[in-house]
Amino acid sequence: MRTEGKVTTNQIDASELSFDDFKLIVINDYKIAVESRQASILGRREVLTGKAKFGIFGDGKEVPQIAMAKAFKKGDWRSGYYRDQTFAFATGISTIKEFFAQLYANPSVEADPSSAGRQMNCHFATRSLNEDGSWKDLTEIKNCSSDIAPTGGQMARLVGLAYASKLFRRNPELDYLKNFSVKGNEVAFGTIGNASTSEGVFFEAINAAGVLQVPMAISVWDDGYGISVPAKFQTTKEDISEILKGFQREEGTNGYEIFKVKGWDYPALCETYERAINVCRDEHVPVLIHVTEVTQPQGHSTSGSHERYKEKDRLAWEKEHDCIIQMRKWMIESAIATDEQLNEIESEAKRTVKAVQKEAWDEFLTSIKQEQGQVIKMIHAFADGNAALIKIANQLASTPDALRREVLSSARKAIRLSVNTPSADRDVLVKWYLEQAEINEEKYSSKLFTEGKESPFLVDVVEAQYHDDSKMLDGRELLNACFDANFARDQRLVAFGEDLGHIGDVNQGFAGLQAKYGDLRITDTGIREATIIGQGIGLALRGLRPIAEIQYLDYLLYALNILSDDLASLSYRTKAGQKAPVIVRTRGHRLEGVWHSGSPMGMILGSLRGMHICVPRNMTQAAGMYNTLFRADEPALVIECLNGYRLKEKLPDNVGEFTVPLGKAELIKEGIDITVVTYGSTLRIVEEAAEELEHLGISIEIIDPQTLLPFDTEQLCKKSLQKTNKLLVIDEDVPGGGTAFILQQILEVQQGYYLLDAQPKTLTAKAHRPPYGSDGDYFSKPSVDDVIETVYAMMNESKPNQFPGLFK
Ligand SMILES: Cc1ncc(C[n+]2csc(CCOP(=O)(O)OP(=O)(O)O)c2C)c(N)n1
Ligand SMILES: [Mg+2]
Repeated sequence: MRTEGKVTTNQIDASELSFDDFKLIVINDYKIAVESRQASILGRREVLTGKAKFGIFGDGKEVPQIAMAKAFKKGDWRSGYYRDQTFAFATGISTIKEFFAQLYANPSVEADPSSAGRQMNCHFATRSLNEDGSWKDLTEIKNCSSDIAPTGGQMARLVGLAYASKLFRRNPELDYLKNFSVKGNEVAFGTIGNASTSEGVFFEAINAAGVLQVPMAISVWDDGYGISVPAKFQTTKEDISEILKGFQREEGTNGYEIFKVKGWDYPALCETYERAINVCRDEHVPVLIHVTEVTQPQGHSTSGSHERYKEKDRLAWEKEHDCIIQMRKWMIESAIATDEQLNEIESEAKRTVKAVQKEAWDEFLTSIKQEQGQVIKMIHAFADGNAALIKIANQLASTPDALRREVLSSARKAIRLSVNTPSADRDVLVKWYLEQAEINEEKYSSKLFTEGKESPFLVDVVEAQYHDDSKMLDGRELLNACFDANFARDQRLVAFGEDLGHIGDVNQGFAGLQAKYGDLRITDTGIREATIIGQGIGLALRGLRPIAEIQYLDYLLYALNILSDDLASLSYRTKAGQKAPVIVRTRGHRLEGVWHSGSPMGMILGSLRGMHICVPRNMTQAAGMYNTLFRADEPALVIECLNGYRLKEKLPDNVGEFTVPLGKAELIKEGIDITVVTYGSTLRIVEEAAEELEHLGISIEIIDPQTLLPFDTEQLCKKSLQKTNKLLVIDEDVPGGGTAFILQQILEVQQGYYLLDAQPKTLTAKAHRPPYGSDGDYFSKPSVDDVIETVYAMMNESKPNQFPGLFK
């Protein structure tokens, strides 16, 4: 009996096939479809009987997905959503056993290669990376970028996956990247539900791909609903391909080829996908395949039943138009198979899937059962008649199919209850628990970053070098020289964003570089922040090195969902199976007014764990950080100081090579009275304040953490507090934003709390956004006056005689 292994679909090439061969292919497809349906049925049952938490399945989409799988070749990419299990099985991207392992949340990469139990079921991903973080040969893999649950979120990255093919095809300098592309022939397949086409990012992506003319093939599975909400509330004219008709390519225009096909019509689906993907692959024209009349036999998910909101007529229609029923009918009518043959395939599918499911469940439980047995034994060993302890052990023993949390929780409770009766046997449990804590940290919390051999922490530290008459130039020119050197060094680097290409960005960091490196490498984009980031993610997933520019930090919000849901979580949610080393470049902090002076660091720190957050105080430090990041393979956000481009800085001789390591704080000025921690644009203000403070007899020590994630890994702040015993943290975020994070790092992580002899303070911007004009800035962001007075007030508090109150 087969318990594992893959049954994948085959292409139908009518010109070469005999009818018998054709029959075999169709029968095999039918088998894939019914096995997948059985997986859905059994999967739902597993949730409803409590063995899994939640289930969402691809029933009703089997036949169209087999047709899509036929057109999908090695090297191609998918960016889709949770309905695509049949596609995953039919391509070999996943197996039914892996599907069940993920449903049970088996935390092993071997059992669930998509996510190591970290994602809900039907969130697929192939493993692009070896253990050491290096790339596999992606041209030999049917690639699946890691699914995310936020509907529509897959669209942004889809643009980038398709755009990579364009770069590989058009830029001969990339020919050496043999493991990533064969002349840009790869198609990026997207899938989305009909209702999710209501999302803004869907329309943004559709337009972007139309402009870019990239091989993107987007399938819409249209079942007429988004959970309970029918099409009339979702889509104008209730028909997505109808309203997208304006995107249809015409003689002499760019645009799309749009196809519409019924989701239960196997021959029409196979023919449509073949035609659509040929155009897409050969001509690099985006295609939309609107798959209509799709059903959802088990309803949306395990969270409810669709009988609640679907009319009787609709339910009856869905029964009849179930794609498997229709395919079956067509096969019998076309003499491809008999009723008996199909009955046999169906019975066999039930047996096979059941066996595979059981195997996945047993494997999931094996290691837990072992831990369960150990804990019971260890507790009994020191229970010594203690009723409470014996109860814990017995309860655990009588829990069939205990989860790991029940095992661990019992161990921890037993340790707590026995704290006053130490014994060697108790020590055994304590030791076991501490070891398990580490093992479970690896299982459930590891790989927020890839941490491979190209980690930024392994990049050589190279000091900036200067000579006697090193040139002083504008900060923007220094950055420009850094980008120039790196673009000459690494053909994989590309940069794109609004106004970045022709004019070289709004502050001239890329001035002249498009002329030098061509518009495939330095490129203007539309105003579309979410898909600028998605473009970066897709390129980076395919081995390129994108610099995705967001024009101002204030507009990062338009891309925050993609950054947070997709980019920042990628390594974690695949347990380092995929990486996307996107460098997001932006500029922020103070300039002018409500929309051009943002410094929402708390928002960034709260939403972008999984990215490095760099806050250089000037363009030299920014260049050093870029030099590190370009040589590493983890994603980062670099926030340049908006008001720093025209300040003069000394040009390092090795502007394209010197590196600023991440997490390395810098002592900017020594002092003895108060430690002031600040970064970015406020640093210059604090330096200015320090001079006047010296005249007032106060000596501050200034520390620039340089990166907020990671934060001061060598604990310079703590060392400074050992001397000053006083702490002031200054930034331009709202009160309790970035400064609260910094306090947590210094007081809690670095244990700076023990070194303080006065209340730690923060000085921030006001809670509102700054009003326009210099006065607006002065009254809402920390000024030199504010810094001096805040520092002075701290001194007044500790030494009132020496520093009498300024205002009373
Ligand atoms: C951004 C976002 N909003 C809401 C949800 C909750 N949600 C999950 S699935 C779904 C309906 C999606 O319908 P559709 O796109 O038609 O796909 P279908 O499930 O019908 O295949 C909703 C609202 C979500 N996951 N993400
Ligand atoms: Mg739907």
